[in-house]
Amino acid sequence: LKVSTLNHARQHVRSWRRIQNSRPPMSYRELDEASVCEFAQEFLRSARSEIRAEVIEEGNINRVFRVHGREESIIVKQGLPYFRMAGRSWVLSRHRSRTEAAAAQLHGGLAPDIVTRLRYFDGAQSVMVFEDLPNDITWRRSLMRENLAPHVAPSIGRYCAAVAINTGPGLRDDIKRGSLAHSFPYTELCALAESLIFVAPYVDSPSNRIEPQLGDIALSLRRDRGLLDSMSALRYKFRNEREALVHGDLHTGSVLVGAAKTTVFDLEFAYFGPMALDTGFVFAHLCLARIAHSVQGHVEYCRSIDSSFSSFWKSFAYHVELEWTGGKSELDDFLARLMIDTARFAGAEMIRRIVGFAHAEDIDSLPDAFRSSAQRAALAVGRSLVTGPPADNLEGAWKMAIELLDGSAA
Ligand code: SR1
Ligand code: MG
Repeated sequence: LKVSTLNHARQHVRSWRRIQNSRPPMSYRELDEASVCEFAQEFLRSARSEIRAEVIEEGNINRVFRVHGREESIIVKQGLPYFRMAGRSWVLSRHRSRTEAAAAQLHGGLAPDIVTRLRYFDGAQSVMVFEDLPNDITWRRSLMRENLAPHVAPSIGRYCAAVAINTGPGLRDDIKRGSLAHSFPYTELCALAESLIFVAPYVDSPSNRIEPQLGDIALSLRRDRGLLDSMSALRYKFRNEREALVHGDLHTGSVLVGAAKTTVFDLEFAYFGPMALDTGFVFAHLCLARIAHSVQGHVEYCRSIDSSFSSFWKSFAYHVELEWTGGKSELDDFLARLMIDTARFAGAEMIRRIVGFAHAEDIDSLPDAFRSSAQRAALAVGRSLVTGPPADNLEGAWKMAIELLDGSAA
């Protein structure tokens, strides 16, 4: 493993140098549909007249284009210098593009078949060019459409294991750990996530988006002493635990699903943080998808999501064990701690996706008749994951969550 880790690191440095652009630095300008076509011309081997672009995501902090040439298309993602939610007045640095490009490169070396392929990065313009997978849809969409895609969850388990082993506790060399921690510090985006996940939902924050029918329960979250204490312990871990180079935002919208392929993208929140953040987000978003189907009575599909969760976790544990270089008791300790924290981070993530700023489309898109019970169930499950007894078995924690959900839906 040490040899392969070293090779990955060397490969990473080599390809990183290749990808870093050699264009002269220009002052930053926001791309639009016209200028992105100019920019993309050299990647598309097409005449300017054959190139057209569309904005596929006008996000809060990025603008993402699909640019079509004569034969192929590419994705161009540009970091914006502000947080759109607050107008242009909330200024953000554009360092996240550098973080995303470097993390995509590094994780791409660890799981080349899973992580999105970065073709080019321009630091001055905060622009990245990625491969396009025009026929793939996000895992969230796939779950919402009741697709069966059993290859996805085990691939995500393998991806998380590759991260844990190669950038986390499996990486024993202190110098490399130090350099990873230095290269992927706690960034401005981490601070934004910290406040959106662990703080805002528990105070009267203008960033919260709470539907009127949830007013009572939202207030009760703010008065639940046990929940608030656990949340501040989780916040502390999020900010201070230096364990692995995590994706940082591994929800089902950060994964693309193809016929036989799984692709992880959107690594701008990456930092050297707790491994359980990634596994917890996977737990949370599968559970939210499960809740959305459960309230609609889609019993069969709920079973399929249960299997997905189980195969995610089994694949993770299997690959970690396979590659682990330390002793058995260290492995057991790592997994035991990870399970406890995974369940807790999952609960925090579920709560904030109901009453915080960024919601989950699985739940928000439900018709009125189902939405309120799904939201309440998600809050109940989230609260119990955060404040319940430590999870000594993650599949058991999932089962408990599901029993609580099925009980509250009954
Ligand atoms: C851009 S800030 C809103 C949220 O979207 C991302 O997916 C992160 O989860 C963040 O909290
Ligand atoms: Mg994102």
